Amino acid sequence: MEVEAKPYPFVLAPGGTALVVIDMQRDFIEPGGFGDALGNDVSRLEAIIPTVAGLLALFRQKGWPVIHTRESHRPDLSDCPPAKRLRGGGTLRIGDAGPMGRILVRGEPGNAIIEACAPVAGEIVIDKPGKGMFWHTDVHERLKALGVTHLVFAGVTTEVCVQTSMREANDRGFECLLIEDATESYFPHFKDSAIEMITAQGGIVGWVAPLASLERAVG
Ligand code: C5J
Repeated sequence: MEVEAKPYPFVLAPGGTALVVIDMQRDFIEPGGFGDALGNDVSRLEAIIPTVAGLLALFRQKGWPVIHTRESHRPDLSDCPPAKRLRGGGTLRIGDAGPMGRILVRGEPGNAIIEACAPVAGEIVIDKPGKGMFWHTDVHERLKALGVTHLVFAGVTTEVCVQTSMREANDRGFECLLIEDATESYFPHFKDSAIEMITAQGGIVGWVAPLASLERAVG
């Protein structure tokens, strides 16, 4: 199965491909959440919901594995280094009470995945305290146990949690494809730059393609 992609076609392994949906959480995407409180235009992120939902539908129809991540911390913040908690100097910090509960804390309303992309039975949900999906998680072992060799990425934000996860997945030997209309940034030029960085030098981090190309390839 060949997906038309940048910088050249991505060869997908039907029995070994999983979808990774990064941090489609209320706090990053919904008005009144953390991202909104920080002054970001969340409508940019909201706009990709139908594409992410379409990608989820494709993997569910194929019966291929789906992994969802949430950027989240324990309620006692023992997994949140002070360097992360204190960063930014904004009025709201990780663990503070925000518009949708405590910011980036597990179990709080804002920490949940938005309804349109919510996990269904049998899908893996990874709570990750870092930007990347491997730091302090067991996702690598779980992917290996499933026989996964190829990862398709979606979610937010492109240049932060998506790119960090994809770079490390590439280092760990996974073949990685980012679906460009199923990922977004609060800053359009950061998304464009991330895509350029991923695909430069012959795909130094991986491949990028629109959902339509993946749909055409897998039928
Ligand atoms: C950020 C994320 N941007 N999920 N988190 O802090 O990209």
